[in-house]
This record gives sequence, structure tokens and C-alpha cells, in this order.
Amino acid sequence: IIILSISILMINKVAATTIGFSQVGSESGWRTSFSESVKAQAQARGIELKFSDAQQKQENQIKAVRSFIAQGVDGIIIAPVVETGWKPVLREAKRARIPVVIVDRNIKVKQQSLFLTRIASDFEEEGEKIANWLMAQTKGECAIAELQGTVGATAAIDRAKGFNRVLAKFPKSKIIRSQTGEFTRSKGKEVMESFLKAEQGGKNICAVWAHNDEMALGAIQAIKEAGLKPGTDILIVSVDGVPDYFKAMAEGEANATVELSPHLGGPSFDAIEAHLAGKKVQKLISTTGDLFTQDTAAAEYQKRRLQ
Ligand code: GYE
Repeated sequence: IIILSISILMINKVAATTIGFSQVGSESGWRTSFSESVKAQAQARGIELKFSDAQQKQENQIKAVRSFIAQGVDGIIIAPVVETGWKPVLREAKRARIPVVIVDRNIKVKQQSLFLTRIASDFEEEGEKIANWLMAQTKGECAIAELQGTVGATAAIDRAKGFNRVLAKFPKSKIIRSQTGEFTRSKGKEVMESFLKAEQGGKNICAVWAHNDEMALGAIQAIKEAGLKPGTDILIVSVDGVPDYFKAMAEGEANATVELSPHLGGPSFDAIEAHLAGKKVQKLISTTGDLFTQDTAAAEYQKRRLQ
């Protein structure tokens, strides 16, 4: 019996999967929900999770991945800050035969075998959806102030690309100001304050297009402090669908957003577990979200608050 229980203990030990997760940071409400979803999923599946917060710096992510490799984890999940600069560390993981899942933002590497799969939303489509809504709302005539996301991050690059593609069809619309707000509320507010000063207190601005809700919420604050009504005097559009933004829409201070699911933990673990079980994993697992406006915001806020 003793030998049997010792061996069962040993098997159990061997069986517990250890996964390292390098997360961007906690710059937005969306990001925080995403981290929580990964932690909850790990717990539900009995996975030992090594969580590392990079505080929006790629160098911290590279260090974390190296330490995961040194610890001999069974799999690595990277939510990359920026697209470039990943080749060396991914090669190290490959040499150590550790599968890597890229989640959310993209990476630029020629050799696709450097990672197992990518799980992400179609950011270009998000940009297109919100631009189409804004153009319909303003009859194609709008001077736009853009709050960009983190420089070099797919979510910023592709959302801008999709938005601008639609905008190109409307000659009476234009982006008149554009700057990064680094996906944070405080920077979004700060940049919006400077836009308002530069545009005669905001009278020239028809809409704010923020690459995420968090910056939009900062911009709303700045607009209110400048004595204008966000959502009315200046339209507010963005992406993510965080509860705070639904609340702002319900209160008439924001106009539209495209929801992005933060529940990326489950599919990431699914991919690694399938791979470890010898199954084939498809190269891109893509998700997309719907557009929400003020009409349903109050009800949607209640739903999300209870989650
Ligand atoms: O929209 C933003 C976050 O990469 C898609 O990063 C993600 C973005 C998300 O901080 O809120």
C-alpha cells in the first residue's frame, strides 16, 4: 500500500502541467479581466500557473520567458506588448521543445514554427466596425481626434488600419489629431487635454476615436473638465466593451464600442493541452466581437457587473 501510494503521488506530481504566462501588464480594465480569466482557468484545470506581469515592457517579457524555460515549464503563453523582437527567445523555447502560444496581440516572425498557435481577435475588423458606425452617425462628415494604443502593438496598428480604410471613403472626414495614450486612462486624459487646448477647447472636434475604452474613459474626463459634454458635443467611440465603458454609454457620455472578449485563457490552455496530448493544433484561432451603443448599454452594464 505504501509503495502504491508513493507511486500515485509521484504520478500526480508528474501529471501536473506547469505553464508560464507572460502578460503585458495591467494597463486597462480589459487586461485585468484577461489576467483573471487565465488565473481562473488554470485553477479550474489544475494547471500550475507561473504568472509574470511585464508592466508594458518587452524586455521584462523576454526575461520572464527565459526564466520559464530555465524552470522547464510544459508550455508558455505570451501576450506580447509589441510585434517585433521575438525571434531569439522563441528559438530558445523551441530548442527546449516548449510549445509557445501567442495570445491577443501578434508577433512578427518569418518562421511560423517558432510558435504553436495564435489566439486573437481581428483588430482590423474592430477598427472597421467602429468607423462604419461613426460615419453613418455623422453622415460622413467628422473631424476626429485619435488616441492611439501602445506604439508597435498589433491592437494599435491594426485598429488604426481598419478604421482608416473606412475613413478613406469619406472625403469630408479626417483625423485632425493623433497621439498615443498608451492604452491607459491617465495618458488618455492627458493627451485629450492637449488636443482640447490645440483645438480651441474642442469646438473643432466632432469625435474621439480611442483604440481602447480605458483611454476613452480618460478622454471623457478631460472633456467634462473642459466644460463640454462627452457623448453629445464630442462623440466617443472605442473598442473593448469593459463594464465602466458600458456605464458611461448608459449615462450618455460615450457612444459606441466593439466588444473584445477577455476570456482567452481557456482556448490558450486548450491549445497547449491538445499539443501535449499529441494532437494537431490550428495556426490561428480567431474571435470577433459585436458593436454596442447607448441603446442597450444599461442592460449590458448590469449583465457585466454581475459577472
Ligand atoms: O484593447 C487594451 C489592452 O491588446 C487588444 O490591450 C489588447 C488591448 C486592449 O490594454 O485595453
